[in-house]
Amino acid sequence: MKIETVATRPFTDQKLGTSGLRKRVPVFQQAGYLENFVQSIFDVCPDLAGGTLVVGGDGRYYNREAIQVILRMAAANGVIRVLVGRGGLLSTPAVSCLIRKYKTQGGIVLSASHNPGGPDGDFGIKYNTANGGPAPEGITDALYRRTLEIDRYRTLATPDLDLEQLGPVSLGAMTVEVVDPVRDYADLMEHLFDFKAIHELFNSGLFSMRFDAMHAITGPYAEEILVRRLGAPCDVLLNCQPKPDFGGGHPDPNLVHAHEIVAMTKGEHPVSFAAASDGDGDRNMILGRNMFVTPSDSLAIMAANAHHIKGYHRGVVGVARSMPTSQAVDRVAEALGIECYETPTGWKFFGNLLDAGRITLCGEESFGSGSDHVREKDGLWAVLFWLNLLALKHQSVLQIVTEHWRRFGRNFYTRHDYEGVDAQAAEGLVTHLRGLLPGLPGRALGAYQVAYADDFAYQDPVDGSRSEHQGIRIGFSDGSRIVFRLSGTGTVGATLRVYLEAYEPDPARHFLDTQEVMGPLLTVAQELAQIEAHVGRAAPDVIT
Ligand code: VG1
Ligand code: CO
Repeated sequence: MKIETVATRPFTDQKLGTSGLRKRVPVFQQAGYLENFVQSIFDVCPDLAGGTLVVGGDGRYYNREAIQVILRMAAANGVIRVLVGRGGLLSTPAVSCLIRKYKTQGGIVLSASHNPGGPDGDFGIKYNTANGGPAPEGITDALYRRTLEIDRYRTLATPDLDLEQLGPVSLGAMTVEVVDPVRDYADLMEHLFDFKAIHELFNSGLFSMRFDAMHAITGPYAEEILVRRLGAPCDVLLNCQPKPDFGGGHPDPNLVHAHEIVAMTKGEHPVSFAAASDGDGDRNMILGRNMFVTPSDSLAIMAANAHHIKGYHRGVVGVARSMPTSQAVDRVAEALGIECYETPTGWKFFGNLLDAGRITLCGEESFGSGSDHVREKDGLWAVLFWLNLLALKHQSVLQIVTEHWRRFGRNFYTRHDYEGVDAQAAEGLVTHLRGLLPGLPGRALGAYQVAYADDFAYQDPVDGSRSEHQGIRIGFSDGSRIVFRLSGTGTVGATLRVYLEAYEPDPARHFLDTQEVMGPLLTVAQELAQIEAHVGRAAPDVIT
């Protein structure tokens, strides 16, 4: 089959954010836009020629078209074999699982994760390397540089492939293997968790659960794992049919966007346990009866209990959290006598620590947790971890969490997001804060004493690479913290994130309302950053 070389001109806006390249669908639909980016991947990663690639996406609008483009370009660029999920579907953690299991050279995930989809929604593309994880900054920087000079891409003139039938199909000299998107991932979960104990829990008559896939990718995964393998009743599953526009919703599992499932844990007949996942299946929200488990607490509780779980019975060698994530897990690490790493936001920074065997578990405040089983955060994995814990402990979510607080103290935590603000105004706010940093240590702000204040930088302990300007961090003498950061996943304007954390050792105060506890710290944050004066907003759009 004849390889076509098509002349193209660079687009200047293909810089990757926290997690891949995300743009509005019409941007991706411009002639050459997707092709330029994909060709840049092949140009920057020469080992893909002659190798195997995994490709799949979360099923959002433009997923099907994009996969066909990528398959043709892969064949034209000398890839020997591509594993693609049936219907072009694969969750982000399942891509990571396949890369590792079949030792492929890399993988491409089509998703804008928790961002809304549809013809006017967002689309995205991420590249993962041979370890199964998001490409590290060395590669994403090279990719961006390549997109600025690209002048041609390679493709084939072939009709679309049928991706609905399992099995191999030829595309030029390349083989496209259409695989079951769920099986290998479900097998890995069965290897890590005690499915027998969870099966018994579901059939005990004492336990009820709901899982909300938010019309995104985890629907088929939840059906296979929770219902078929674990014997849960079908009414466990909510919104489990993946839809190109996520049913018009925002596939972000938080208290605001997943309110439907939150309501099921309250009222007259609350379920015992509820959970939700995001667009591409790497996030999780954990809820118990009248109980929301913050992702930061969830990570700490997992770390403290991992040795009870089959796949982690040897214990945890170390943990890591992103910088804005609460320090709850630090306290567990200290008690266990293991290392706790603080990394910049984004899963790519955990890869080296996981590969080097320095950590077993890691997580982010943004509803992400995971372990060394893959190199991505993993939504259903976290749900199964909790189910396994509930099955073993015969306790409620509330009991597990409060017991944890009693032992380690509680890190009250909240994040306030100001979405879609003017990008220059947001930069102005950060510049203003940077200017204040040198004068802050030792100063009193409200009732708080500043212990340190910096613009967070990270030196990777494995490869020595340095990442600067990862967020403004202000720590107080009582362990409280305020963090300011601009989002790197949005597609319109800027999103300012303000993260607040306060430590409370006294169990008598563990049931206070989070927003009330945070009141004084929030005032300090607002006054220091002059939020309203800079971005013109008196209140945030989303509070979690
Ligand atoms: C957000 C989160 C970050 C997460 C990233 C990707 O990034 O804060 O913790 O890793 O999304 O998650 P930002 O730059 O917008 O704050 V996902 O599930 O959207 O791939
Ligand atoms: Co995601």
